Amino acid sequence: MIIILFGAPGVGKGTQAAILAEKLGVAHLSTGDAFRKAIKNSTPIGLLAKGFVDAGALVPDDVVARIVEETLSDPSFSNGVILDGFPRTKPQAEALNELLDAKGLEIGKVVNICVDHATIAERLLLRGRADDSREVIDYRLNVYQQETEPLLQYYEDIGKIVSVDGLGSVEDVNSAILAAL
Ligand code: B4P
Repeated sequence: MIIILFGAPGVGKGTQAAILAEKLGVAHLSTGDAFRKAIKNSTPIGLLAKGFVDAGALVPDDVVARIVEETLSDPSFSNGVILDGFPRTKPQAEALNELLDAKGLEIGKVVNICVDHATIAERLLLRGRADDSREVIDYRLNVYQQETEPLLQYYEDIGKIVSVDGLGSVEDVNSAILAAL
């Protein structure tokens, strides 16, 4: 089972992915968490990614593909995976297709979590992570609109999108996602 959680920064992908992975008994891959861990441990990928993550820019596609490929080849991912924050660009979507084709797997659904940008900004300012300043949030939302949102049409065209309202309690959003799946 391959499920992609899709949406702007701060819609709750990470929050929902953790709950879904536990409920469905599958692994959870957050590219954002993977980069934060690599940065904390000063690995070569972390050193490469740091400037991008701090600025709210996308990490280059080839670096993202490396971390995803490495992670997905771990046996703990053989039951299925919730992809959280990946893919975020067309080349990343293509890299994922190649990776899944090679393993004889296919995407189940792409869950598009919808939250208005004013609410997103409120949530992220409250979260207060290093990349959650007002300026960086605005930049990340802009990058999402330019680079990531166009993927919605791509997944819509191949019949993979289900859209869910991301407002409401964490439990309500989770129930809505499970119902949509
Ligand atoms: P991510 O780690 O993916 O972070 P995010 O998009 O900001 O957050 P998410 O949507 O997961 O929201 P969350 O559940 O935390 O990306 C960080 C950076 O990593 C990117 O800017 C980029 O630099 C890099 N990166 C990652 N993936 C990449 C890729 N594929 N390609 C290139 N670069 C990549 O929720 C946010 C807040 O809202 C939390 O405080 C949460 O508690 C709260 N919340 C959640 N649900 C709520 C609800 N229902 N009601 C109220 N609050 C809620």
